[in-house]
Amino acid sequence: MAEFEKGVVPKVLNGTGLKILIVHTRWNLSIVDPLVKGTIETLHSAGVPPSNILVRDVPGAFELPFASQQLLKQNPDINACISIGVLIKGSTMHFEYIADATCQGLMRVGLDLGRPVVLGVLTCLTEDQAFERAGIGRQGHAGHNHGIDWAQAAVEMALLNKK
Ligand code: DLZ
Repeated sequence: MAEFEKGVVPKVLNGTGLKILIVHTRWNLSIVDPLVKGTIETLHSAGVPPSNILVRDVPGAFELPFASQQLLKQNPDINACISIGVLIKGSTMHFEYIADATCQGLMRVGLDLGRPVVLGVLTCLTEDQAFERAGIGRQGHAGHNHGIDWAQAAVEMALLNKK
């Protein structure tokens, strides 16, 4: 019910036969790791076989657009890309610049290449907020792992692109 209220309405999706790329940052890895795990588990639940999931890492969020673009170009059989990172305002001096460049860049990659790129970048005010959005909240409530939503979005957009 809580998910539904937030607008996350899960659909029954069949990802059998899809190939999905995950590019994630090494910055904030203790938060990024569970997000990647949640993403992969949800892809498996949707029928995407483990051998069809390619996982690559980059230093930070700023590198996500370029790496996503290059990896999509190098792998024309990939149906969708999920780009994952975590930016925390409290500990990132030029938070707004990196967040804006990363989001704009990822949108451009998807539109330029005509292949879905899912924005798996958390932009949080505090580390606690980021942990909660990775489903490992530290202040009483576990939160919700956004990797689940990103995987569902990737499968849905990949299927739309295949039609
Ligand atoms: C430099 C930087 C800072 C301060 N904070 C973050 C962050 O919170 N999350 C993240 O993914 N990356 C961060 N970076 C690194 C930049 O994204 C980028 O890797 C470097 O500026 C090199 O281009």
